[in-house]
Formats: sequence, structure tokens, C-alpha cells
Amino acid sequence: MSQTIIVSNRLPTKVQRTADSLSFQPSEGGLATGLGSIYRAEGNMWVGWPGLFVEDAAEEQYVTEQLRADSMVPVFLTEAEIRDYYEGFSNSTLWPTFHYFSQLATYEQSHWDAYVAVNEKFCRVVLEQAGPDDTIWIHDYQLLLLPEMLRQARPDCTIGFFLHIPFPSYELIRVLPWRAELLRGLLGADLIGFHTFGYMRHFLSAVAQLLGLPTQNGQIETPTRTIRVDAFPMGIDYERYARAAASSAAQEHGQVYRAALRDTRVILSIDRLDYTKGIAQRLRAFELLLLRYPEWHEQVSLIMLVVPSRDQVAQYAALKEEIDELVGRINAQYRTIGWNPIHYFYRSLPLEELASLYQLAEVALVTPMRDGMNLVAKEFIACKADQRGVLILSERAGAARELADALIINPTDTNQLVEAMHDALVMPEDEQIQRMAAMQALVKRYNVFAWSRLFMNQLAYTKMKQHMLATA
Ligand code: GDG
Repeated sequence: MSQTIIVSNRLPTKVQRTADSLSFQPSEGGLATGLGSIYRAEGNMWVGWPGLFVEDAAEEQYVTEQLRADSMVPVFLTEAEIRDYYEGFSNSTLWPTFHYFSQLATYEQSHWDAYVAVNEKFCRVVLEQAGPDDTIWIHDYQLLLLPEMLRQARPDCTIGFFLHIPFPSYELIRVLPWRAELLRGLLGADLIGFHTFGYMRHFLSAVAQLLGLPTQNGQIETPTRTIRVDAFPMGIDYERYARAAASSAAQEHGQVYRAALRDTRVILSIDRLDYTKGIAQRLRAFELLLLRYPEWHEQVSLIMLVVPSRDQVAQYAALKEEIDELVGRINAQYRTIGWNPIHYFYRSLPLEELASLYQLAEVALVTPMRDGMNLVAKEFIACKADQRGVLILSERAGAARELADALIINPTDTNQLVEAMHDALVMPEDEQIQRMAAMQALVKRYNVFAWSRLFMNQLAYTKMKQHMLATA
């Protein structure tokens, strides 16, 4: 029987060292939820890094056995590999380039060498598990070379690849010294998926211009195979967020927050710390809102949750400082004894607290400079049981292609952002409900389960077609 293997940089469980033992914490991320029923099915598995540096062979064996029991296979990485492959090439070269922040990208040969070596390491672990007819679904920018490496070793495997971040225009890709190798690495897949048609078009254009391969109708013709490229906008587990918002824990949190905020209106912003998310620009826009519309003083507060992320990379530490400074300055200038303009949290909150914040907020401010999709926008929508609330959404988030009923803005246009915040705060309730209902119907239907089903079906279909053509 053929099996399905999911591969991503991180496993859906995080292994951590505590004082005298190891803890195994399942991830609550959207991908883990969406692919849960696939990798846990009989014979299937998920391959990835468990997030821990093992100390010796005995510990490695113990971690392997524990994860095995829950259908996971670890790829153990060293501290040097994480530094050069993950923080280096993945997060300091590919991440900024693919998000149109080329000026922040570094081009280190040693990082590239580590990236190749770690993709090879992943390849070895997958090959130990994969039979000749298995289906392998690889995720994200840390593993761009893996499809071709696997193809070389297992010519008949069914290989899918999904990119969770944007695929940028050819002009950015061509800057990378290793651009052709990266594209060729991806072409080992049978199906390559992106969040939007825009990313897909950029990819096809890069393949045509850099590799000279013919591309038409979402297909790439190589001398040996036809590769399918398509858009699969990722969704969320809608019911999970709706249920979390309705839970008694979330209701209790909500009451405590509401009592503390009295009747102040709430604008909410939630992100991982990242320069792509437009956090500093958003703060400047909020500052300008207070300057331009003094009637909102003591009437509206920004609740800003920033989740610590990648703090080993220098740019992230600098961004954290910039945010701290901006929040300090704005609060110092405008706050009164009874009113705090910005409530800033630099930490991660449990799901129920997150859901109660989504529910509490009148306005969600999702204004990234670039974002593959952005799931926060969809989670806000799922938590709005009473359909009141306004989403302000950047036109440069993948989610904007679907959520046309949000207030769509250009995140670098501070004036537009200020006016959008003002408009959202004064939007009549019936208009809020109309917009929210339309977005809820969409987010509920195209949830993360529909997303993974669609991808898997398309992958199976692509392979079947290839097979039919080969035997015709
Ligand atoms: C990448 C792409 C694409 C945040 N704070 C807390 C918390 N979160 C959760 C949110 C949401 C997730 O983190 C963030 O997802 P995003 O989609 O917004 O962004 P990235 O992490 O950058 O993800 C992105 C995504 O992959 C999927 O393809 O959409 O474009 O960059 O789910 O809820 N969760 C909890 N506490 C927090 O404090 N529990």
C-alpha cells in the first residue's frame, strides 16, 4: 500500500529540554491542524526537525521512539546547521528576498553550502521511509531543493510542494546567486502550489526566463516530465476558532478585558515579530490617527500582540527596539490616567485568550508589507459570532485576493491607513454585518481541510495524467 509522507522544516510537535526531562508539545499551528488527519492515518508520517539539539545517541533514540509513536520521524540538526541553513540561508537570504526586502538579504557561500547539506539530510531521512510509489508532500522555503533530490532517487514517487510565502517577481529572484539551482530543485515536484495566482505567475515567469523552459496553462514542460503549477489559498480550521471564541474561558477573559477597558473601542493587531508584517508602519499610522482625529482620544485603544520570533537574527532584534521605542513615545505623548492608547504585549497567548481578543476587537489591523497569505485575518473573521467588526487588510497579503469585503489598503500609504481606521470605527452596523457575513461564508467553506484535500486530489490527478501520457 502506498503511503503519504509530509515533510517540513519543523515537526508539528516541539521537543523541549526541561530541568530533568524532555517535554513534547504538540504545535497549535494551522498547518499541523490541516495536515493532522493525513499524517496520522495508517502508515503515513511527518518528517521534520523536532526543535531540539540532542546530546547523545541514547537521547536521539528516545526522541525518535517517542515521536514515532505519533507518526513523526525526526531529522536531527546541529547548532551549526540551524545557524547556517535556517537562520542563515532560509531566514537571511530567502525570506527577505521572497518578501521584497532584498536590501536585507545576505549572500553567504557557507549558508548556501549548509542549505544544500541540510536538504540532503532531509532527503536521506525521507528515503529511509519512502517506498517507490509513495506520495511526498514537501512544505516551504527551507526545502526548495528537496523535490529534485528525491526525484533523482525515486523517479516514480508522487511529489508535491507548497510554498507558504510569496513567490516574488523575476526581478527579485534573479538577484540570488543560486537562482537556477533553487528553481531546478523545485522542478523535481509533480505539483507546485502557491497561495495565489500572482505568486504562481511569478514562478512560471522565473522558470521561463531563467531556465528557458516552456510554460503554458499552468504547466512546465521539461524534457522528461510535465509539471503542474496551481494556486491553493490556505484556510484555517474555522470551527476551532469559532468554538474557542464561544468557550467559557474566552468569555471570562473577554469580560475581564472589557471591564478594564471600560467602553474604549478596540483596534487589534497580532503578528509574529517580523519586518514583513508592517508593525512599525502601523504604529506610525495609529499615531497619526490620534493627531488627526483628537475625538478618538480616550475613545480608542490599540491592542498589539507581537509574538517573539527569530530573535537570533540581527534585523529582528533591531525591529523589536524600534517597536518598543515607538510604543513608548506614543503612549508617553497621549496617555491619560484612565486611558492607554496602546496595550502592547510581546509574548504568545493561549488560544482562548487569542480568541477573546479577536472577539473583543471592533477593528483588526492586518497590514503586512508582504505576506504569503496571513491567517490572522481569517481567524478574526471566524471569531466574530455577532458579525460585527471590520477587517483592515493590506493589498499585499495573499488573503486580500479572497477577502474583498475587507477595507483593502496599501500599507505604505499612511494617510489611507489612517482614513481606513477612522472609517472602520464609524462604519454603520448593517454594513459591518454585510461585509463580515460574506467573508465568513468564504472562510468557513475554504477552510484548511478543503485546502489540503484540494492539493492532495490535484496531486493524485497530476500523477495519473502523467502516467496516462507515458503509457499512451
Ligand atoms: C507563514 C506565512 C501564511 C499569533 N500569535 C499567537 C498565535 N498566533 C498564530 C496566529 C496564526 C499564526 O500564529 C500566524 O500565521 P500567519 O499566517 O499570520 O503568519 P506566519 O507565521 O508568517 O506564517 C503566512 C502562513 O505561513 C500559512 O501558509 O499565511 O503568510 O508568512 O495562526 O493565530 N497563536 C497563539 N497565541 C499567540 O499569541 N496560540
